[in-house]
Amino acid sequence: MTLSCAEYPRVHKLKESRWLELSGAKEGAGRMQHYSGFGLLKHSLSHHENWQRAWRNPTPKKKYDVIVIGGGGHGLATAYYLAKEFGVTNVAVIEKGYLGGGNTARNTTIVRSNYLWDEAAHLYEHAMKLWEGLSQELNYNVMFSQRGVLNLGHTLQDMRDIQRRVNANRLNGIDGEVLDAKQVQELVPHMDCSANTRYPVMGASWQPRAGVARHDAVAWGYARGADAHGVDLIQQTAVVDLIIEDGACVGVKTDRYGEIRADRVGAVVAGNSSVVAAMGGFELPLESHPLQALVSEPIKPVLDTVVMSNHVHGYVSQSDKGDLVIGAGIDSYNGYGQRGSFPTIEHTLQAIVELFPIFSRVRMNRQWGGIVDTCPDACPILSETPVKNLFFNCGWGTGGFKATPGSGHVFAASLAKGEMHPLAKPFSMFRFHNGALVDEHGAAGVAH
Ligand code: FAD
Ligand code: PYC
Repeated sequence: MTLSCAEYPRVHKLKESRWLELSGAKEGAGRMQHYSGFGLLKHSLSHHENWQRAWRNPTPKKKYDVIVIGGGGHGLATAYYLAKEFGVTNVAVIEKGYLGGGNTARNTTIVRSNYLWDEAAHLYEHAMKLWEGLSQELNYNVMFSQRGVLNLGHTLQDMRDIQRRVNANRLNGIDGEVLDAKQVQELVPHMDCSANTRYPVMGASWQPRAGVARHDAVAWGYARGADAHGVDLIQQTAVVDLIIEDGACVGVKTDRYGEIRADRVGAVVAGNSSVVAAMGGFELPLESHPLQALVSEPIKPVLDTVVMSNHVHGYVSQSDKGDLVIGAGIDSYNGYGQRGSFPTIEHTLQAIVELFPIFSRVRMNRQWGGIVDTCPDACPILSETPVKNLFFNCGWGTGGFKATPGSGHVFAASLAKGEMHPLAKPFSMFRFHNGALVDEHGAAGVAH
């Protein structure tokens, strides 16, 4: 975002037309100001008062080529690539809250591509390659930091699974190594890798190209890029129904602007996918669960990689601000409350303190929850649906942040063509009828 908190209330009072004048953008076709060190210096001379607004706030048209429901990272990336790569610029993203306010801004930002099966590995690696050039592509610093991810093994069976997955990764051209306990200890000196713990660390898988990125910057970068290519970003507007005529989706009904028509509609609504599917008259094999995370007070740099353990059930990294970013598995009940329960958080912190006794006196600052859309095989749904011209991108569960650029790219290609992209085809919703599941429970970052 280009405005500081102090500036916002004052500048916000400007009329939309004045915003457009200041930004040089035209209604319906945004022009993007290039961000650079020189620009920062130049704007400091005018007290940072003349930054272009990052995106417009348009009134929707009556009809679009494509409507994307959901302004999270995946929906915004879809809109960006539709306009930028596939030339479909008459696009609206309809978001019931604010952009990126769903799971995108609630996740713990771990990015990796070390999935077991070819279908998933190819999809996540496609995303990883896009991550590697994303800040440059968007002219927006998404703070992608390839600091590596460790998945710990605590039993012989864990280590066999790790070996198998790393072998599969390498056969797919994805970086990965199997480390023993001594190598893990060298990488993470503050972790207790001794034999004295309840579940001693026996080793780990290590993906050096994996890491973290700044989640809200990803949403904002895609939003700004999409807007610059003419996409209308419609916030504070919920889709309350789908318009279906002769078995085809021809638009959406919204709570704020009534009917908005479109040739194709893509639903990218994560934990609300079952609700939107019900508007189309079909069911998805999804469960919506709370998934919690928490951050500590900022501390001095102490951890420069990401440590995950499915066995003791916790994961931790340290943000660039210094906070410890911590999470674990889903809360086991279904629900739409973005909170979660205390026993899950308590269990998570037990695991973290067991791995890192040094953190036992660090105070926790904030805790929150998101609603994750989990699929029976721990893989996403990228799919046509029983309703013509209605497509779904969902089911990313606990692990979709890492896929954001790849998911957006292949979903955009699918919406542009009206046919699923080859990387998306294995993730059709109809796999739950024909049994061609892609079981990635072993590679899911957190258990569900
Ligand atoms: P969202 O960001 O949730 O966007 C969906 C949007 O749709 C929302 O903004 C919502 O308001 C909107 N919407 C819903 N219904 C409607 C409607 N009817 N009309 C209009 N708009 C609607 N993944 C990783 O890869 N690594 C991690 O480390 C990681 N950690 C996580 C930690 C937590 C605590 C949580 C909750 C998730 C985590 N994830 C992680 C998962 C990841 O956050 C999600 O898979 C990903 O962000 C999904 O992105 P999205 O754009 O599909 O969904
Ligand atoms: O999928 O890597 C992952 C993940 C980490 C934390 C939550 N999900």
